[in-house]
Amino acid sequence: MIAAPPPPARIQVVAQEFRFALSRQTIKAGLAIIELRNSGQDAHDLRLRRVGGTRVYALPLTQSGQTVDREFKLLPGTYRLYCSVANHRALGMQATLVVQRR
Ligand SMILES: [Cu+2]
Repeated sequence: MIAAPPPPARIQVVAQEFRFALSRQTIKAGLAIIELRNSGQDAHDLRLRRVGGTRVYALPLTQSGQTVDREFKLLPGTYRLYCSVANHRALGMQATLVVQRR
């Protein structure tokens, strides 16, 4: 018998000026559905980069009141999350997500 793959982890990231609020700080490695909800006034996006890694995972520019989600396969590690619009990262739109080994 083949075990069914585990369901994807889910996390919601709410964007406002100028911060991110994560529904959880830690998820399990593997498939993850990341939802970006823009509760602010300006448009925002979301980038994820694993510390020590080079790949940048991107959720697209999202207008006020809109929600987007993307599914990624995440390796274990610590990820820096940030908004790449203008100087939003420096203004505080950054967060940390820990992806744990299963
Ligand atoms: Cu932003």
